Amino acid sequence: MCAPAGDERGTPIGAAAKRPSRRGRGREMASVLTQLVQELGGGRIRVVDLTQPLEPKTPVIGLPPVFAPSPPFSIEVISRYDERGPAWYWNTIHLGEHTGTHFDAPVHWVTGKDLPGNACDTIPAHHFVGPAVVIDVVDEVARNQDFLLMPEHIAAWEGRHGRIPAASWVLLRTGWSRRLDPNEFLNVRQNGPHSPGFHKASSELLARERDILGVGVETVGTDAGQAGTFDPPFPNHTIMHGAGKFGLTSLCNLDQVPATGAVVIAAPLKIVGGSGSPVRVLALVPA
Ligand code: 23J
Ligand code: MN
Repeated sequence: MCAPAGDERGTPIGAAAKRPSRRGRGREMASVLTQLVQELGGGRIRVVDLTQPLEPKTPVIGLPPVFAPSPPFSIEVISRYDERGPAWYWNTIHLGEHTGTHFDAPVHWVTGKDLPGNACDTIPAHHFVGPAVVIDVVDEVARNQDFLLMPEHIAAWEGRHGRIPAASWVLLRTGWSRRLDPNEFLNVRQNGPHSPGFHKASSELLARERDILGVGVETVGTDAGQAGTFDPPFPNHTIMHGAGKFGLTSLCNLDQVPATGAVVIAAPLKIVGGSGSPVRVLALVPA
């Protein structure tokens, strides 16, 4: 049932001025992977889990009631070493694609609906492993729940850490994952939800000028809580997905990921035509 993986090749990194022979290149790759395993085994590279637990109380985005809602996560036992299955335990789960820590594919938004390779099953697999940068705005968000990342914040970050590399995840560290109570996490008031996000000028800069892989956030969605009132509505979804970029939401443990130098692994389920998927997000970081 598995389609051939012939077109799922790795991304070439850097300009190979003097390409080693095929055999030499193979040996080089093997040594890098052997070294990776050694560094992991020796505890010099750590695996940080950026994923929130998935359970019935996992917060799900609320939209205005004129729009169809996404259901909460539910789970039902099929059997548990009982008369329904004496030696085995398993469950049935029911959930929206965009529940808990999840991946947004370009086809999620109308702006990305006709792009090639835009769905969970057609995105080339090499996009599921990539470098990450972390932009820390915890202090700004502590002062303003509706904080929006502006191009000048990106410029300040690049002044300290260097230019954001193409094909990298940009993870926005807001501290929002410390809000363990679902009501505090969604933070809905009379005029709608309040949570931080991106100004559209930043989404445009990151998607078009930096050509990133996508953005990852600690909040329930990659747009700010109030973004339904913005012009255009949900500008980060509109711009990122229109440019073929991805999203990751409800991340945690970004305090354990350095500003540069981490590698993120985030592979959505291969849902045919899927617009997104719950995902286990892992960061490889220097210990
Ligand atoms: C549908 C409509 C608006 C939004 C979203 C979904 C998400 O945040 C999502 O999970 O993609 S803002
Ligand atoms: Mn989503």
